[in-house]
Amino acid sequence: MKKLYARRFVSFILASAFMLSGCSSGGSESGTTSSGTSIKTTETVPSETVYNEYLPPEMKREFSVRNPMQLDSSKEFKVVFEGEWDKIADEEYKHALQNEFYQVYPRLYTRWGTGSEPKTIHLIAESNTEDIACSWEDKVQVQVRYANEHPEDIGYLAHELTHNIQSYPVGLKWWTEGFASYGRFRYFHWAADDCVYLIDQKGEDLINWSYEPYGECVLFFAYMDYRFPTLLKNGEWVPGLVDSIHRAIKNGEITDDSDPYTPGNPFNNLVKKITGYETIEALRAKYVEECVNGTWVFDGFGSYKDNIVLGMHYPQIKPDVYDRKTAPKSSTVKEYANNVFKDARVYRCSGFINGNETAAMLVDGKYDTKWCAEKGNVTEVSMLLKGVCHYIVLDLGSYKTFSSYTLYNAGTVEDESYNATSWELLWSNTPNHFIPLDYQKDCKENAVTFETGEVTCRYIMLKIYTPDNGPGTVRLYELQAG
Ligand SMILES: [Ca+2]
Ligand SMILES: [Zn+2]
Repeated sequence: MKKLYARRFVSFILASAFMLSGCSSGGSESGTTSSGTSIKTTETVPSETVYNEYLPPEMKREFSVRNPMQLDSSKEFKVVFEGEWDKIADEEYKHALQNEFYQVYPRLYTRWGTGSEPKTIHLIAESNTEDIACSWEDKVQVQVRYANEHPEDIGYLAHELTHNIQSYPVGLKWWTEGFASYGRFRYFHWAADDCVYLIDQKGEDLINWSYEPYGECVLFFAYMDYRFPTLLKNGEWVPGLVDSIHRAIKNGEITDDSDPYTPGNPFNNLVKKITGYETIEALRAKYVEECVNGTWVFDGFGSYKDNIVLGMHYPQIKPDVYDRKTAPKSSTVKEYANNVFKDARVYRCSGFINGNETAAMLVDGKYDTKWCAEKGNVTEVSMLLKGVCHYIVLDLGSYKTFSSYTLYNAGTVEDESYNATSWELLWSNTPNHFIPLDYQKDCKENAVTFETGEVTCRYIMLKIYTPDNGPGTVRLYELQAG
Protein backbone atom coordinates (compact mmCIF):
# COMPACT_ATOMS: atom_id res chain seq x y z
CA MET A 1 0.00 0.00 0.00
CA LYS A 2 2.85 2.29 0.80
CA LYS A 3 4.25 1.54 -2.57
CA LEU A 4 1.13 2.57 -4.34
CA TYR A 5 1.06 5.78 -2.46
CA ALA A 6 4.62 6.28 -3.43
CA ARG A 7 3.70 5.61 -6.99
CA ARG A 8 1.23 8.39 -6.88
CA PHE A 9 4.09 10.58 -5.90
CA VAL A 10 5.75 9.88 -9.24
CA SER A 11 3.05 11.73 -11.02
CA PHE A 12 3.65 14.65 -8.73
CA ILE A 13 7.28 14.73 -9.70
CA LEU A 14 6.61 14.47 -13.37
CA ALA A 15 3.76 16.84 -13.46
CA SER A 16 5.40 19.09 -10.96
CA ALA A 17 3.69 22.44 -10.89
CA PHE A 18 0.89 21.16 -12.95
CA MET A 19 -0.45 18.65 -10.52
CA LEU A 20 0.77 20.30 -7.42
CA SER A 21 -1.59 23.14 -7.99
CA GLY A 22 -4.46 20.83 -7.31
CA CYS A 23 -4.43 18.90 -10.50
CA SER A 24 -4.82 21.96 -12.43
CA SER A 25 -3.20 24.34 -14.75
CA GLY A 26 -4.13 27.06 -17.09
CA GLY A 27 -7.23 28.97 -16.36
CA SER A 28 -8.57 29.72 -13.01
CA GLU A 29 -11.34 32.01 -12.27
CA SER A 30 -12.56 33.69 -9.24
CA GLY A 31 -15.35 36.02 -8.46
CA THR A 32 -17.40 37.17 -5.59
CA THR A 33 -20.32 34.98 -4.72
CA SER A 34 -23.78 36.35 -4.23
CA SER A 35 -23.14 36.80 -0.55
CA GLY A 36 -20.14 38.91 -1.45
CA THR A 37 -18.05 37.34 1.24
CA SER A 38 -16.29 34.40 -0.30
CA ILE A 39 -14.44 33.67 -3.46
CA LYS A 40 -15.07 30.70 -5.65
CA THR A 41 -11.82 29.20 -6.78
CA THR A 42 -11.83 26.93 -9.75
CA GLU A 43 -9.19 24.55 -11.01
CA THR A 44 -9.26 23.67 -14.68
CA VAL A 45 -7.02 21.76 -17.01
CA PRO A 46 -6.11 22.92 -20.52
CA SER A 47 -6.72 19.63 -22.28
CA GLU A 48 -7.04 15.99 -21.51
CA THR A 49 -4.09 15.18 -23.75
CA VAL A 50 -1.74 17.36 -21.83
CA TYR A 51 -2.95 15.93 -18.61
CA ASN A 52 -2.67 12.27 -19.48
CA GLU A 53 0.92 12.33 -20.55
CA TYR A 54 1.90 13.02 -17.00
CA LEU A 55 0.39 9.86 -15.65
CA PRO A 56 2.49 6.71 -15.80
CA PRO A 57 0.45 4.11 -17.69
CA GLU A 58 0.90 1.42 -15.05
CA MET A 59 -0.38 3.66 -12.35
CA LYS A 60 -3.04 2.18 -10.16
CA ARG A 61 -4.58 3.35 -7.02
CA GLU A 62 -5.26 1.74 -3.76
CA PHE A 63 -6.57 3.72 -0.88
CA SER A 64 -6.16 2.26 2.50
CA VAL A 65 -5.44 3.25 6.01
CA ARG A 66 -2.74 5.84 5.97
CA ASN A 67 0.03 6.29 8.47
CA PRO A 68 -1.48 7.03 11.82
CA MET A 69 -1.56 10.78 11.96
CA GLN A 70 -3.39 13.33 13.93
CA LEU A 71 -7.07 12.79 13.54
CA ASP A 72 -9.79 15.05 14.69
CA SER A 73 -10.88 13.11 17.72
CA SER A 74 -13.02 15.94 19.05
CA LYS A 75 -15.33 15.67 16.02
CA GLU A 76 -15.13 19.40 15.72
CA PHE A 77 -14.73 19.13 11.97
CA LYS A 78 -16.98 17.28 9.63
CA VAL A 79 -17.19 16.36 5.96
CA VAL A 80 -20.54 15.69 4.33
CA PHE A 81 -20.74 13.93 0.98
CA GLU A 82 -23.34 15.25 -1.43
CA GLY A 83 -24.17 14.87 -5.11
CA GLU A 84 -23.36 12.06 -7.48
CA TRP A 85 -20.99 9.87 -5.53
CA ASP A 86 -22.85 6.83 -6.85
CA LYS A 87 -21.35 7.64 -10.26
CA ILE A 88 -17.81 7.25 -8.99
CA ALA A 89 -16.87 3.66 -9.56
CA ASP A 90 -14.39 3.13 -6.79
CA GLU A 91 -16.06 3.16 -3.41
CA GLU A 92 -12.73 3.45 -1.64
CA TYR A 93 -12.10 6.79 -3.30
CA LYS A 94 -14.64 8.48 -1.09
CA HIS A 95 -13.08 6.83 1.90
CA ALA A 96 -9.65 8.15 1.00
CA LEU A 97 -10.99 11.68 0.69
CA GLN A 98 -12.69 11.33 4.04
CA ASN A 99 -9.41 10.24 5.65
CA GLU A 100 -7.61 13.10 4.02
CA PHE A 101 -10.17 15.61 5.23
CA TYR A 102 -9.92 14.55 8.86
CA GLN A 103 -6.15 14.65 8.75
CA VAL A 104 -5.57 17.80 6.76
CA TYR A 105 -8.43 20.16 7.51
CA PRO A 106 -7.85 20.44 11.28
CA ARG A 107 -4.22 21.30 10.58
CA LEU A 108 -5.12 23.97 8.06
CA TYR A 109 -7.72 25.38 10.41
CA THR A 110 -5.40 25.49 13.38
CA ARG A 111 -2.69 27.20 11.42
CA TRP A 112 -4.66 29.62 9.26
CA GLY A 113 -8.22 29.73 10.46
CA THR A 114 -9.62 32.56 12.55
CA GLY A 115 -12.71 30.79 13.85
CA SER A 116 -15.08 32.20 11.25
CA GLU A 117 -14.31 29.62 8.56
CA PRO A 118 -16.63 26.64 8.10
CA LYS A 119 -15.96 23.57 10.20
CA THR A 120 -18.27 21.40 8.18
CA ILE A 121 -17.37 21.00 4.53
CA HIS A 122 -19.77 19.72 1.89
CA LEU A 123 -17.92 17.61 -0.63
CA ILE A 124 -19.94 17.47 -3.81
CA ALA A 125 -19.50 15.07 -6.74
CA GLU A 126 -20.80 16.74 -9.90
CA SER A 127 -20.87 15.40 -13.44
CA ASN A 128 -22.25 18.47 -15.16
CA THR A 129 -19.16 20.67 -14.90
CA GLU A 130 -16.03 21.49 -16.85
CA ASP A 131 -14.04 22.24 -13.72
CA ILE A 132 -11.94 19.49 -12.24
CA ALA A 133 -12.39 20.85 -8.78
CA CYS A 134 -13.45 24.05 -7.17
CA SER A 135 -14.28 25.39 -3.78
CA TRP A 136 -16.36 28.18 -2.29
CA GLU A 137 -17.71 28.99 1.13
CA ASP A 138 -18.20 25.61 2.87
CA LYS A 139 -18.15 23.57 -0.31
CA VAL A 140 -15.68 21.64 -2.41
CA GLN A 141 -16.80 20.20 -5.70
CA VAL A 142 -15.07 17.49 -7.72
CA GLN A 143 -15.85 16.46 -11.26
CA VAL A 144 -17.19 12.89 -11.53
CA ARG A 145 -15.24 12.23 -14.72
CA TYR A 146 -11.99 13.40 -13.21
CA ALA A 147 -12.50 11.23 -10.15
CA ASN A 148 -13.16 8.19 -12.33
CA GLU A 149 -10.26 8.81 -14.69
CA HIS A 150 -7.70 9.86 -12.08
CA PRO A 151 -8.66 8.06 -8.91
CA GLU A 152 -5.00 8.03 -7.85
CA ASP A 153 -5.07 11.73 -7.20
CA ILE A 154 -6.56 12.84 -3.93
CA GLY A 155 -4.13 15.64 -3.13
CA TYR A 156 -6.31 18.24 -4.83
CA LEU A 157 -8.65 18.09 -1.85
CA ALA A 158 -6.01 19.57 0.45
CA HIS A 159 -5.52 22.39 -2.06
CA GLU A 160 -9.25 23.08 -2.19
CA LEU A 161 -9.59 22.90 1.58
CA THR A 162 -6.91 25.55 1.87
CA HIS A 163 -9.12 27.75 -0.28
CA ASN A 164 -11.96 27.13 2.19
CA ILE A 165 -9.70 28.29 4.99
CA GLN A 166 -8.59 31.32 3.02
CA SER A 167 -12.15 32.64 2.62
CA TYR A 168 -10.53 35.74 1.17
CA PRO A 169 -12.85 38.69 0.65
CA VAL A 170 -11.20 39.50 -2.67
CA GLY A 171 -9.47 37.38 -5.27
CA LEU A 172 -5.75 37.71 -5.48
CA LYS A 173 -3.89 35.80 -8.12
CA TRP A 174 -0.57 34.10 -7.50
CA TRP A 175 -0.82 34.35 -3.75
CA THR A 176 -4.21 32.63 -3.53
CA GLU A 177 -3.18 29.64 -5.64
CA GLY A 178 0.38 29.45 -4.35
CA PHE A 179 -0.84 29.48 -0.78
CA ALA A 180 -3.39 26.73 -1.52
CA SER A 181 -0.68 24.62 -3.12
CA TYR A 182 1.51 25.25 -0.10
CA GLY A 183 -1.32 24.07 2.15
CA ARG A 184 -1.34 20.86 0.16
CA PHE A 185 2.45 20.58 0.05
CA ARG A 186 2.99 21.05 3.74
CA TYR A 187 -0.08 19.59 5.40
CA PHE A 188 -0.79 16.74 2.98
CA HIS A 189 2.38 15.71 1.14
CA TRP A 190 4.92 16.53 3.82
CA ALA A 191 2.79 15.29 6.66
CA ALA A 192 3.40 11.60 5.93
CA ASP A 193 6.23 9.56 4.44
CA ASP A 194 4.06 7.91 1.84
CA CYS A 195 2.82 11.16 0.33
CA VAL A 196 6.08 13.06 0.25
CA TYR A 197 6.64 15.18 -2.80
CA LEU A 198 10.29 15.99 -3.41
CA ILE A 199 11.33 19.10 -5.25
CA ASP A 200 14.49 19.66 -7.19
CA GLN A 201 15.74 22.76 -5.44
CA LYS A 202 17.82 23.80 -8.41
CA GLY A 203 15.13 22.99 -10.96
CA GLU A 204 14.40 25.46 -13.73
CA ASP A 205 10.68 25.57 -13.00
CA LEU A 206 11.42 26.76 -9.54
CA ILE A 207 13.96 29.35 -10.57
CA ASN A 208 11.89 30.65 -13.47
CA TRP A 209 8.64 30.89 -11.55
CA SER A 210 7.41 34.44 -11.71
CA TYR A 211 4.07 34.81 -10.02
CA GLU A 212 2.00 32.60 -12.26
CA PRO A 213 -0.90 31.40 -10.12
CA TYR A 214 -0.04 27.78 -10.87
CA GLY A 215 3.65 27.19 -10.80
CA GLU A 216 6.54 25.83 -8.82
CA CYS A 217 6.17 28.22 -5.92
CA VAL A 218 5.52 25.97 -2.93
CA LEU A 219 9.18 25.92 -2.03
CA PHE A 220 9.19 29.70 -1.95
CA PHE A 221 6.39 29.53 0.61
CA ALA A 222 8.42 26.95 2.54
CA TYR A 223 11.36 29.36 2.43
CA MET A 224 9.26 32.24 3.72
CA ASP A 225 8.05 30.10 6.60
CA TYR A 226 11.60 29.01 7.37
CA ARG A 227 13.29 32.40 7.27
CA PHE A 228 10.43 34.45 8.73
CA PRO A 229 8.46 32.06 10.92
CA THR A 230 5.54 32.59 13.21
CA LEU A 231 6.82 32.44 16.77
CA LEU A 232 5.55 32.40 20.28
CA LYS A 233 7.34 35.14 22.26
CA ASN A 234 6.57 35.73 25.92
CA GLY A 235 3.26 33.95 25.50
CA GLU A 236 2.27 36.08 22.50
CA TRP A 237 1.99 34.91 18.92
CA VAL A 238 4.17 36.90 16.58
CA PRO A 239 3.04 36.07 13.05
CA GLY A 240 5.71 35.45 10.47
CA LEU A 241 5.63 36.55 6.86
CA VAL A 242 3.21 34.00 5.38
CA ASP A 243 0.78 34.29 8.26
CA SER A 244 0.95 38.09 8.26
CA ILE A 245 0.18 38.37 4.56
CA HIS A 246 -2.60 35.81 4.92
CA ARG A 247 -4.17 37.77 7.78
CA ALA A 248 -3.80 41.09 5.97
CA ILE A 249 -5.67 39.69 2.99
CA LYS A 250 -8.36 38.29 5.24
CA ASN A 251 -8.93 41.59 6.97
CA GLY A 252 -8.84 43.65 3.79
CA GLU A 253 -5.52 45.44 4.28
CA ILE A 254 -4.12 43.75 1.19
CA THR A 255 -6.38 43.47 -1.84
CA ASP A 256 -3.89 43.09 -4.66
CA ASP A 257 -0.80 40.98 -5.39
CA SER A 258 -0.33 42.02 -9.00
CA ASP A 259 2.80 44.15 -8.56
CA PRO A 260 5.49 42.23 -6.75
CA TYR A 261 8.20 44.47 -8.25
CA THR A 262 7.43 48.01 -7.06
CA PRO A 263 8.10 49.09 -3.50
CA GLY A 264 5.44 50.97 -1.62
CA ASN A 265 2.22 49.07 -2.29
CA PRO A 266 0.43 47.46 0.69
CA PHE A 267 1.71 43.97 -0.15
CA ASN A 268 5.33 45.02 -0.43
CA ASN A 269 5.08 47.34 2.56
CA LEU A 270 4.16 44.38 4.71
CA VAL A 271 6.98 42.32 3.23
CA LYS A 272 9.39 45.13 4.05
CA LYS A 273 8.11 45.48 7.59
CA ILE A 274 8.75 41.83 8.34
CA THR A 275 11.76 40.97 6.22
CA GLY A 276 13.56 44.23 5.48
CA TYR A 277 13.36 43.49 1.75
CA GLU A 278 11.74 46.25 -0.29
CA THR A 279 9.58 43.90 -2.32
CA ILE A 280 8.44 40.29 -2.42
CA GLU A 281 10.45 40.02 -5.64
CA ALA A 282 13.63 41.03 -3.82
CA LEU A 283 12.93 38.28 -1.32
CA ARG A 284 12.21 35.78 -4.10
CA ALA A 285 15.52 36.66 -5.75
CA LYS A 286 17.27 35.99 -2.46
CA TYR A 287 15.47 32.65 -2.16
CA VAL A 288 16.54 31.58 -5.66
CA GLU A 289 20.11 32.57 -4.81
CA GLU A 290 19.99 30.55 -1.61
CA CYS A 291 18.57 27.51 -3.40
CA VAL A 292 21.21 27.64 -6.10
CA ASN A 293 24.10 28.28 -3.70
CA GLY A 294 22.87 25.72 -1.21
CA THR A 295 22.77 28.18 1.69
CA TRP A 296 19.18 27.10 2.26
CA VAL A 297 18.35 23.44 1.79
CA PHE A 298 14.85 22.10 2.16
CA ASP A 299 14.92 18.72 3.87
CA GLY A 300 11.42 18.64 5.31
CA PHE A 301 9.55 20.71 7.86
CA GLY A 302 10.92 18.97 10.93
CA SER A 303 13.17 21.83 11.98
CA TYR A 304 10.72 24.67 11.35
CA LYS A 305 10.33 27.02 14.29
CA ASP A 306 6.67 27.54 13.48
CA ASN A 307 5.98 23.88 14.29
CA ILE A 308 5.04 25.22 17.68
CA VAL A 309 1.68 26.14 16.13
CA LEU A 310 0.72 22.53 15.35
CA GLY A 311 3.31 20.40 17.03
CA MET A 312 3.23 17.75 14.35
CA HIS A 313 5.78 15.26 13.22
CA TYR A 314 7.16 15.57 9.70
CA PRO A 315 9.13 13.19 7.52
CA GLN A 316 12.68 14.34 7.02
CA ILE A 317 15.25 13.86 4.30
CA LYS A 318 17.94 12.21 6.32
CA PRO A 319 20.73 10.11 4.87
CA ASP A 320 21.31 6.79 6.59
CA VAL A 321 24.17 7.02 9.01
CA TYR A 322 26.32 3.92 9.23
CA ASP A 323 29.89 2.91 8.91
CA ARG A 324 30.65 3.18 5.23
CA LYS A 325 33.69 1.35 4.00
CA THR A 326 35.78 2.56 1.12
CA ALA A 327 37.67 -0.01 -0.89
CA PRO A 328 41.04 0.80 -2.47
CA LYS A 329 41.07 1.58 -6.16
CA SER A 330 42.83 -0.86 -8.43
CA SER A 331 45.65 0.50 -10.61
CA THR A 332 44.11 -1.22 -13.62
CA VAL A 333 40.58 -1.71 -14.88
CA LYS A 334 40.00 -5.42 -14.40
CA GLU A 335 38.11 -7.66 -16.74
CA TYR A 336 36.88 -10.99 -15.47
CA ALA A 337 37.05 -14.33 -17.26
CA ASN A 338 34.37 -15.43 -14.81
CA ASN A 339 32.21 -12.38 -14.18
CA VAL A 340 30.08 -13.50 -11.24
CA PHE A 341 27.54 -10.70 -11.73
CA LYS A 342 26.82 -11.68 -15.33
CA ASP A 343 23.11 -12.17 -15.99
CA ALA A 344 22.26 -11.88 -12.32
CA ARG A 345 18.55 -11.53 -11.76
CA VAL A 346 17.33 -8.05 -10.89
CA TYR A 347 15.59 -8.74 -7.61
CA ARG A 348 14.51 -5.13 -7.08
CA CYS A 349 15.39 -1.79 -8.56
CA SER A 350 14.28 1.77 -8.25
CA GLY A 351 13.16 1.98 -11.86
CA PHE A 352 14.35 2.37 -15.40
CA ILE A 353 13.53 4.65 -18.26
CA ASN A 354 12.33 2.20 -20.92
CA GLY A 355 12.46 -1.41 -22.08
CA ASN A 356 15.70 -0.87 -23.98
CA GLU A 357 17.57 0.45 -20.97
CA THR A 358 16.49 -1.76 -18.11
CA ALA A 359 18.33 -2.48 -14.91
CA ALA A 360 19.20 -5.97 -16.21
CA MET A 361 21.42 -4.31 -18.81
CA LEU A 362 23.79 -3.33 -16.06
CA VAL A 363 24.83 -6.98 -15.81
CA ASP A 364 24.22 -8.39 -19.30
CA GLY A 365 27.94 -8.50 -20.08
CA LYS A 366 27.57 -6.04 -22.96
CA TYR A 367 29.53 -2.80 -22.85
CA ASP A 368 27.14 -0.88 -25.08
CA THR A 369 23.93 -1.55 -23.16
CA LYS A 370 23.05 0.44 -20.08
CA TRP A 371 20.74 0.77 -17.15
CA CYS A 372 19.24 4.20 -17.51
CA ALA A 373 16.80 5.78 -15.11
CA GLU A 374 15.60 9.30 -14.60
CA LYS A 375 14.78 10.88 -11.34
CA GLY A 376 11.09 10.54 -12.11
CA ASN A 377 11.43 6.75 -12.47
CA VAL A 378 12.21 6.46 -8.80
CA THR A 379 9.11 5.81 -6.76
CA GLU A 380 10.32 4.73 -3.35
CA VAL A 381 10.08 7.74 -1.15
CA SER A 382 11.68 5.92 1.77
CA MET A 383 14.89 5.56 -0.25
CA LEU A 384 14.78 9.10 -1.57
CA LEU A 385 14.41 10.44 1.94
CA LYS A 386 17.66 8.69 2.78
CA GLY A 387 19.45 10.36 -0.07
CA VAL A 388 19.51 7.33 -2.37
CA CYS A 389 18.64 8.46 -5.87
CA HIS A 390 18.61 5.07 -7.60
CA TYR A 391 19.31 1.51 -6.55
CA ILE A 392 19.42 -2.06 -7.79
CA VAL A 393 19.39 -5.36 -5.90
CA LEU A 394 20.88 -8.32 -7.74
CA ASP A 395 20.27 -11.98 -6.99
CA LEU A 396 23.38 -13.86 -8.05
CA GLY A 397 21.39 -17.10 -8.11
CA SER A 398 23.68 -18.90 -5.68
CA TYR A 399 26.59 -18.00 -3.41
CA LYS A 400 29.30 -16.39 -5.48
CA THR A 401 32.79 -15.27 -4.51
CA PHE A 402 34.61 -12.18 -5.75
CA SER A 403 37.31 -9.84 -4.50
CA SER A 404 36.95 -6.82 -6.76
CA TYR A 405 34.38 -5.19 -9.01
CA THR A 406 34.47 -2.97 -12.07
CA LEU A 407 31.95 -0.29 -12.90
CA TYR A 408 31.58 0.96 -16.47
CA ASN A 409 30.13 4.40 -16.06
CA ALA A 410 28.29 6.59 -18.60
CA GLY A 411 31.58 8.05 -19.80
CA THR A 412 32.70 4.76 -21.34
CA VAL A 413 30.19 5.38 -24.15
CA GLU A 414 28.71 8.85 -23.65
CA ASP A 415 29.80 12.20 -22.32
CA GLU A 416 31.74 11.75 -19.11
CA SER A 417 29.79 14.53 -17.46
CA TYR A 418 27.03 11.91 -17.21
CA ASN A 419 29.12 9.77 -14.89
CA ALA A 420 27.68 8.77 -11.57
CA THR A 421 30.17 10.00 -8.99
CA SER A 422 28.87 8.70 -5.68
CA TRP A 423 27.59 5.19 -5.04
CA GLU A 424 27.78 2.33 -2.61
CA LEU A 425 28.06 -1.41 -3.12
CA LEU A 426 26.68 -3.69 -0.43
CA TRP A 427 26.32 -7.43 0.00
CA SER A 428 23.96 -9.80 1.74
CA ASN A 429 22.76 -13.36 1.92
CA THR A 430 19.15 -12.25 2.19
CA PRO A 431 17.47 -9.71 -0.07
CA ASN A 432 16.96 -7.25 2.76
CA HIS A 433 19.77 -6.61 5.20
CA PHE A 434 22.83 -5.41 3.35
CA ILE A 435 26.36 -4.96 4.58
CA PRO A 436 28.54 -2.10 3.26
CA LEU A 437 31.38 -3.10 0.99
CA ASP A 438 32.51 -0.01 -0.85
CA TYR A 439 31.41 3.62 -0.73
CA GLN A 440 32.62 6.12 -3.30
CA LYS A 441 31.98 9.76 -2.63
CA ASP A 442 33.47 11.53 -5.61
CA CYS A 443 34.78 9.18 -8.27
CA LYS A 444 35.18 10.65 -11.71
CA GLU A 445 36.51 7.61 -13.61
CA ASN A 446 34.77 6.31 -16.71
CA ALA A 447 35.69 2.72 -15.91
CA VAL A 448 37.12 1.79 -12.56
CA THR A 449 37.92 -1.24 -10.40
CA PHE A 450 37.80 -1.36 -6.61
CA GLU A 451 39.42 -4.07 -4.48
CA THR A 452 36.78 -5.08 -1.97
CA GLY A 453 38.57 -8.08 -0.48
CA GLU A 454 37.08 -11.53 -0.79
CA VAL A 455 33.33 -11.73 -0.35
CA THR A 456 31.00 -14.69 -0.78
CA CYS A 457 27.35 -13.82 -1.01
CA ARG A 458 24.05 -14.32 -2.77
CA TYR A 459 22.75 -10.74 -3.10
CA ILE A 460 24.33 -7.45 -4.15
CA MET A 461 22.96 -3.95 -3.81
CA LEU A 462 24.17 -0.87 -5.62
CA LYS A 463 22.96 2.47 -4.31
CA ILE A 464 23.50 5.58 -6.39
CA TYR A 465 23.81 8.78 -4.39
CA THR A 466 24.96 11.15 -7.12
CA PRO A 467 23.79 9.91 -10.51
CA ASP A 468 25.07 12.65 -12.81
CA ASN A 469 25.71 15.85 -10.85
CA GLY A 470 22.72 17.32 -12.60
CA PRO A 471 19.15 16.31 -13.28
CA GLY A 472 19.50 12.96 -11.55
CA THR A 473 19.67 10.53 -14.47
CA VAL A 474 21.73 7.40 -13.94
CA ARG A 475 23.49 5.78 -16.92
CA LEU A 476 25.58 2.73 -16.06
CA TYR A 477 26.78 0.33 -18.74
CA GLU A 478 28.22 -2.60 -16.77
CA LEU A 479 28.86 -3.84 -13.31
CA GLN A 480 31.16 -6.85 -13.20
CA ALA A 481 32.98 -8.73 -10.49
CA GLY A 482 35.35 -11.61 -10.02
CA1 LIG B 1 25.50 -3.68 -20.24
ZN1 LIG C 1 -6.83 26.57 -6.45
